Amino acid sequence: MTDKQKDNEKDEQLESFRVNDKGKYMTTNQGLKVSEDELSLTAGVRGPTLMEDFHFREKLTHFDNERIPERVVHARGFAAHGEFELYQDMSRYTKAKIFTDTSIKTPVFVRFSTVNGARGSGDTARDARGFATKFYTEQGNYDLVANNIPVFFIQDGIKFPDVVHAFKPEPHNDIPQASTAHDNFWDFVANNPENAHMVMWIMSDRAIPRSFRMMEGFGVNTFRFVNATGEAFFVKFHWKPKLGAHSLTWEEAQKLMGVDPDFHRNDLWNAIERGDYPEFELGVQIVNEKDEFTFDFDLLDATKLIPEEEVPVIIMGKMTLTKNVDNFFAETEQVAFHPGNVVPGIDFTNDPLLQARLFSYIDTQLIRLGGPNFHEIPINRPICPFYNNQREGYHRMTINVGRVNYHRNSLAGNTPAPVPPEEGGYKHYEEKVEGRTIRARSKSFTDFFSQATMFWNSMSGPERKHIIDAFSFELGKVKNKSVRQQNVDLFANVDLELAETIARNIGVSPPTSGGSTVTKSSPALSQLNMPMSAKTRKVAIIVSDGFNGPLVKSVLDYWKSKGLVPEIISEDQGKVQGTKNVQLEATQNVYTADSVLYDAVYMVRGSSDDMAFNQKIANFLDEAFRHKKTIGATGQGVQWLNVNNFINKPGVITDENIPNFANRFVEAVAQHRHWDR
Ligand code: HDE
Repeated sequence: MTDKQKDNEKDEQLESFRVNDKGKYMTTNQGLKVSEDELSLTAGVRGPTLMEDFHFREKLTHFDNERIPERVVHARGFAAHGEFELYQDMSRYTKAKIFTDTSIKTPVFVRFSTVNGARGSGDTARDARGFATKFYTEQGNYDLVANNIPVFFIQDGIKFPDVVHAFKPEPHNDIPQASTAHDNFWDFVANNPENAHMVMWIMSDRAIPRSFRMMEGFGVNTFRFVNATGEAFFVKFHWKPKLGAHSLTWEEAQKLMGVDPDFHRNDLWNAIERGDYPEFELGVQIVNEKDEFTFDFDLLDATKLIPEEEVPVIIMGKMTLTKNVDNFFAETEQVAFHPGNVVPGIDFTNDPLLQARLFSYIDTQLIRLGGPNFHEIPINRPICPFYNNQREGYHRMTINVGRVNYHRNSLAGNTPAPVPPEEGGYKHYEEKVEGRTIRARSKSFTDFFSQATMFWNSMSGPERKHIIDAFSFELGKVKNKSVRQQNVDLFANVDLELAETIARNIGVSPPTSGGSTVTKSSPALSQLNMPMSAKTRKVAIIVSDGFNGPLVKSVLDYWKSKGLVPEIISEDQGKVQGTKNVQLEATQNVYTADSVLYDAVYMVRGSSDDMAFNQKIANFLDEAFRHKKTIGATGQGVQWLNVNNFINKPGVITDENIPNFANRFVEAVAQHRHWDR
């Protein structure tokens, strides 16, 4: 463990709960030493098992009860520890200590997730991703429970069960798993037009990220900042990955579900183990209260975003993920997030989706974690002390001493005592509210299509093509022709050409009306406009015995110095011998390696005798080329590109000057993909 992790207060707290069984003797849960763990107690060697075998019963009973319900949404997740550091004092807008005191490093725990799939589903399904962060602040836990898409399907939380029922597997046959390509989902989409904007995002590359480390995060709902003088501001939260936001291709995502269903988990785990700590900057868009009604949408409507060109994102600080979990269940599975976990200086708005969330998260933890004491589970405990009169319930661990468990009291001097706001007690923002009791939606929520069109307008050529492909795949899987038609007619309101193309692809009639007059775009929404970097990109090095030792060594050394992550693939795993006594260690063979696992390929040398290997390499290169990845080759490797006619194509590097080759390759990898190929 590095010093950096040691001085993290949350880690110190967790340390007191960690147990390492290695090298220890075995006991029952009562501490009794066990003499035999493989044979149950029987009457005679072939006789019946005896009830009195308490060790057997304890072992089986515990095992039988190992599972807890998975999360109703976001069941599949992966988490890591880290810390947040503040760049600038934000006290102009908020009094939250984590956003005003630049000397504090706040421990964090982040869980990334898919939304739809079950716990055991694959990582690369087309889906929104959860991006939930627990800040262990000295004022209490603050949870920023975000997604990688800035808008949501619905405007009012009362519809949440409906949208979730619709996108989950169909109830009669539990098909399809972790996929929205089915009739129920698209029936919901067509009949609840408020989701048009979100569905555009779901059909876009954002729903198949390259890595958890390469996606943005958004608080979605509009929150409130409150400063020390009581002045309030509307606020939208943004996480910006230092590596930029990038995606897989749909074909890669599909193949990865078989080749490596844990692709995103492996990617995050390995990056942290290597010391390539993922970094995300936290930013806010701030809107003055007086400007609440200056937008052409309602700030309380979670199906809308504020274009960054209109309200720039102010970067407040940076989160770095530095440590993997010790135990998946204890930490990742038992962590309980709740958007209502706030600290003074952060408050809510009347966004009806947010208000529903404020109820739902605690409610779901009660069943998932088996009672009201889940805040005592180590991963959920605040690092500051907590005192109140709540008592008892399943699995209570705190031993509250003293007789008083009520407020107000005289026997304990009326303690624990509430804290006045000026001394740090949380006080809700005194918003003026008036209105009649009513079930109705504000008219300011009824423009469902303008921002969906803005999103479409903001996409580059390749991104648009991917959206069309995604619609054609998903709607093509819908069996009911009327549902397919209804969706084409719906998305005609976003863009006529988009709808017409989909209609052609899925065999329904082109829309008879629709079209949009919206010309606005927001360049910040295109991933092609995001930071580009070659750092941490995985490069497949295909090599056989007899390679040019000094050349390959110098190339690999240079790439490592630039942060690339080479992986050696050969006929067999183990040593590969080059000239001048250079040896490489192949950690992969062509059975374990697949082009979809890599960002780029360096073709050094095929095999002189293993034709099956050579055939696999040809497929490997062909696929990497099709997925627009950087391909480099030197020496004998160049012939392989000749065969497939790749030479001189964009992103194919065969420079004979070696420093040039190595450098041009890095620059090409940084471009992520070569769409102009
Ligand atoms: Fe959630 N959401 N959500 N959600 N959500 C849950 O809480 C809910 C919404 C998000 O890694 C559940 O502990 C309602 C938006 C994340 O543990 C549940 C509504 C956003 C996670 C729940 C929403 C999110 C959840 C299920 C609409 C993006 C995973 C398990 C009113 C800002 C957290 C759980 C983790 C989890 C309810 C909408 C993000 C059922 C009712 C919008 C990242 O309570």
